[in-house]
Amino acid sequence: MTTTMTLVPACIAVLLLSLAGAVLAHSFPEQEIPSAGETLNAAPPQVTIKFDAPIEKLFAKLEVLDSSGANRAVGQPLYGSDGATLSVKLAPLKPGDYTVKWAVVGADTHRTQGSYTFTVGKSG
Ligand SMILES: [Cu+2]
Repeated sequence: MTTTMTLVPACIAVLLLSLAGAVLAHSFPEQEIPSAGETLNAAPPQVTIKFDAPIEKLFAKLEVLDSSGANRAVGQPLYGSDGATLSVKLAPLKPGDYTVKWAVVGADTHRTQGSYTFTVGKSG
């Protein structure tokens, strides 16, 4: 479910050079709710991203921008108890296209970021 994401894997070389391996996985989205590219009939109350590796409980950014660029997220991102999930509540969304922009620091201290879109409104 990462079709429209843009990713910045700045630490690939570091990963390849390391022999430690086990704890070096940096964090990319494993699941997004709503999904990337999804069209919803009703406005979602929040956006949630589950990452494939733990994230630090600092420095995370999660914005949901409407077509005018206004951030419709309410308050700061919330960290899930599993250590790998980030969510944010949303103001009521009107029909239209929305861009989710995220940035996190993984447990390996590497920063990853990306964006994807979803749509509120009737499909077709
Ligand atoms: Cu990394």
